[in-house]
This record gives sequence, C-alpha cells and structure tokens, in this order.
Amino acid sequence: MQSREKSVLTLIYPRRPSESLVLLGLKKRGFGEGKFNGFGGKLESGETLEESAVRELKEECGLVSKLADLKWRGCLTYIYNTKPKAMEVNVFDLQNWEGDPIETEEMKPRWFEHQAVPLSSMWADDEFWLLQYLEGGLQTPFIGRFRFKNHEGPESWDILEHNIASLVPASVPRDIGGSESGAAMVASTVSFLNAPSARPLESFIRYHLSKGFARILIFIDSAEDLAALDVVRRFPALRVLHKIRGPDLLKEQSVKSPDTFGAMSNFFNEVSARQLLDAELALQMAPELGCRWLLYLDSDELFYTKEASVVPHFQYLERSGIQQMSYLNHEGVPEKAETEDYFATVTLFKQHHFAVPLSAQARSALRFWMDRSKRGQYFLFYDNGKSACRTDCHANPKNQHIWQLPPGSTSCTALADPRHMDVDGFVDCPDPCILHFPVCGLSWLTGKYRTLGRFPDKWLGKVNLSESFHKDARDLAESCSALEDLFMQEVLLEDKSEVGRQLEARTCMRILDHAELLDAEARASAVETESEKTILPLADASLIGIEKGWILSKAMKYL
Ligand code: 8OG
Repeated sequence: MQSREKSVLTLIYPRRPSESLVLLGLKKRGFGEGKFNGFGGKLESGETLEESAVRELKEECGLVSKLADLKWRGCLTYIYNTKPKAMEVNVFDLQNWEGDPIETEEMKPRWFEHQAVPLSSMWADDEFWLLQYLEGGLQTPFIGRFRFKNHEGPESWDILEHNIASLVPASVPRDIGGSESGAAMVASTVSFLNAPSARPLESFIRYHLSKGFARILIFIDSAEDLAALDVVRRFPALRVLHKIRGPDLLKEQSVKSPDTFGAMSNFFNEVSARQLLDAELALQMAPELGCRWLLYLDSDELFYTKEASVVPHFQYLERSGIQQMSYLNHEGVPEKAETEDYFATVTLFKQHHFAVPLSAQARSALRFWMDRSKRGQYFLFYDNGKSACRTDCHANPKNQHIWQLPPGSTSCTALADPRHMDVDGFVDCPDPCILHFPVCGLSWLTGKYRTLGRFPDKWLGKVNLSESFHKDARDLAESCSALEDLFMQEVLLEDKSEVGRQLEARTCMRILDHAELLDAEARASAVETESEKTILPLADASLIGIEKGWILSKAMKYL
C-alpha cells in the first residue's frame, strides 16, 4: 500500500461579483489545451502557494495581484486514471488587482457573465461546482475530489467519481479574527532532518485540514530542515502557519513565556523542553487566530475520528463546559519493514490497554507483545494519552500530554485509570482518539534516534527515564545492525497469522480510513481485512476473573 504522490497547483478566478463577471482564459497549449479555465499552475521549488499564484496570474494574463488580496477558498483533488500523480489544486478568489487582462503565449483571457460561463468547453468537473461557487451557493471553504478516466481526449469527459462539499463552515474562519464554536488548532514541533522523507508531514497536515481543524501550526525544529519547510509552504498560508527555530523564535518565547523560558533554559538541547515552549506559544497564538481549542501533537500522531469533521466534537465539549479532554492513544504496528509515509500505510494498531477486553484471548495476545519485548512492554512508548485544551482558560503545558488548568476548571479523560480513578472526570470516548505511529519503519527508527542523540537519563533534569525500549534504542543508536535487530524483534509484525490472532483477541484493531483519506491504495489491504474478519471467529469477550485481574495488573504496571 502506497500513498499517491500529489503535485500542488493553484487556480485563481479574478471576479467582479457585483456585475456577475468572471475572467477565464482559453488555454492555448499544454495541459488542458483548448479549454477555458481560471489561471494558475504548478508550484516552483522554493515558492509558497500564494507566491506561485501571483506569478502564474501575471504570466498567464498580465494581472498583478498582491499576496494579501488572494483569498484561499478551497482545495480540489484531481485523479486521472492515465496519470500516476494526483493534482491538488488550491482555488483562490481575487477581487482586487492592477492592470488589464492581456493575451499571452499560454492563455487568451475573456470576461464571462456567470450564466454564460462555457461549461461545455471547460474541464468536466466544473459543472459540478463552478457556477454554485461563483453565485455563492457553495459555502467556502470547500474540498472536492474528482476522478477522470483520462487527462486528455474524449475520455477526459468521463468522470468516474465526484465529490464536493463545504467544510463545516464554523471550522475555518474565512479570514483572521473572531473565534467560532468548535474551531480548533493542531500544533506540532517537527524535525525531518534525519528522516527518510518529509512525506508524513504532508500527510499530517492534509489529514488534519480535511478533518476540519481550522489551523495547523508547525514549529520547524531546525532552520536547516528544508524538506519540512518546503512542505509547509505548499499549503494555504491562511490555514497552515509555521515558525522556525532560531533567534527570532527564541526572543519571542523569552518575552511571551518568561517563566517557562527561565525554567527550561538549561534544557534547550532536550526536545521536550523545546516542545513545552512551543506548546505554550501555540496556546497564546490560537485565540488570536480564531481557535477555541488547541491540540499539541507529535509529528507521528493523528487525531483520529471516524466522523467527517472534528468540529461537532469540540462543540459538544463546549456545550458540556469541559475545558480539557484527554484521549486514549493507540500504537501503530508496522507490518512492513520500510515505508516512506507511515500515516498512509500503517493500518494495524495495538489498542490502549484500557480499551482491551478483559478476556482469556486478550490476556494471551497481550503476553505475545510482552514476551517479545526485552523490557516486558505491551506499548513501546507512552500510554497516558494526549489532551485538547480550551485556549481561553489560562492553561500551562505540564508536559506534551496534558495541560495544567487553573482551579475550578473542568478536565475530563477517556482513560479509565484504575490507579487513580477519576469517576467524575471520566468520559467514555473511544472516538476521537490518538493514533500514534512511532518508529513505524526501520529507517524511521534509525532517523529518530540519530536526531535525539544521547539524551540524558533524566527527563528535564527531574524524572528518571525507566528502563524501556526508548532507552535501549538510544543506547543502540550507534550501531545500525543492533537497531535493526531491535526493530525486527520488538516493532515489526510480519506474521499474518499472529496479526489475525491479535485482531481476533481485540488487542489490535485495523483502521483504514486515515489511509484512504490520504489517497493510499488502501483497498488491497481492506480486502485482506475482510478475509481476516471472515475466517476468524469473533472474540470471546466474556469477563473471566483471572483475566480481568491479570490485565488490570498489567495496566497498573504490577506485572
Ligand atoms: O500550469 P498549467 O496551466 O498546466 O496548470 C494547470 C491549471 O489547470 C491549474 O490552474 C490547475 C488547473 N487544473 C488542472 N486540472 C484540472 C481539472 O481537472 N479541472 C479543473 N477545473 N482545473 C484543472 O491542472
């Protein structure tokens, strides 16, 4: 299973709405020759999306636009059965410009009244949305996806799939200012310097944007990380913001978060210290950007929901007076040794142990993981969930997992922790949850520990790191073959019958929709999942005393 590569393009419609006029151009050569369309094209290397739009507009019809006058309105993905790459086309509205349209080598511009737009001489998808958009009937922002039989010739009229919809309007403030109910921001500190590719960052952003997060804020942990920078610049600046680690950010953080800055100043070489400062800055920026909720994630995590959008969930929290909500995290299991993009390819997850049924089958399936791990671990990484927090409640990040709220605030959790059961704060919430994809490929494991270096035995000078996979990987990082052995032994699961047993016992679960949303060819593995389902009998989830005790003891770390 592989994610489909995408070219990023722009498409600009200069308009005079009061006169119902739109400027289109007849394409004189190349892709789309003979068709009328808006103006735009492919991003060139080093350009931002908006810079590219301004350049294409000038080149194709001579109009000069300011960056700020371009208004991002939506994103359309085009797949052609005859082309391996998909096209991700960002649609911009433009109502202010300088100059008059001129014919160029590429395009012959012409004004059209809306009702006279020549749909029969345009790309076939346009009849599904363009007039509605121009007339204000399609609420923006919108996302769409079209599959064509061919990218040229008569078969380019055959649309095999079409789908276009407005994003939940509240989720994305059209312009800066004003906070909408349910509007949320995802922030993350990322480093792809030693990584096999920056494709997962692209998927991280694309996934959260299409799930209705209003803004994504990316802290690029090193100014040398050009691959990460290149990715963030290809998304609309209205929704994807970034900050780069360097003197300016350091200064901003020292001014805006003097306490945390002072407390962390001896630990800047530890990624956790930098993350704490970034999370705090994100919390300060979010309300200014119209976001009522903040979720601070790592770049190997997705905020998963089966629903089309996260907005109704955050609106529900608002109505319930909840200021912080902690979600269960599930841990990805790679079934192949290498992947360029773990988000698009990993579909098997160990369920959080609080979500594992208390059955004999589950006990034996948990044993499998603990026996193959040198440190007897079921999860190889954290199991304390991640939290979303209201941005107006004066919280401080305790760590990357949870926020410290002022007294009187309401925090709830989906983690039914028997060690300190918070009966009032417990909310049964299997969805949304966090999908964690740690070291989901051998080169991701080696890259991660090369980047982390020899981190100290104490976290931020205080908390002792336990003997764990994490510490073992640090100690083995110098030797590629030792890391490979660790990966084969403790991370990778190639054995299909064991996968089947884990699914049957419901320790593991198969989730496909994130991969499908990212345009991976997830269907092949969906078929596999079907057969997994049909061959295997349903798990016996009845509660048996000894299993219940064993699993709860495991959860409480007594075993
Ligand atoms: O640089 P060039 O002119 O080749 O860029 C193609 C332009 O056409 C760009 O603005 C995006 C737009 N475009 C496609 N494919 C499709 C499509 O299938 N439908 C529509 N409406 N526009 C398209 O590249």
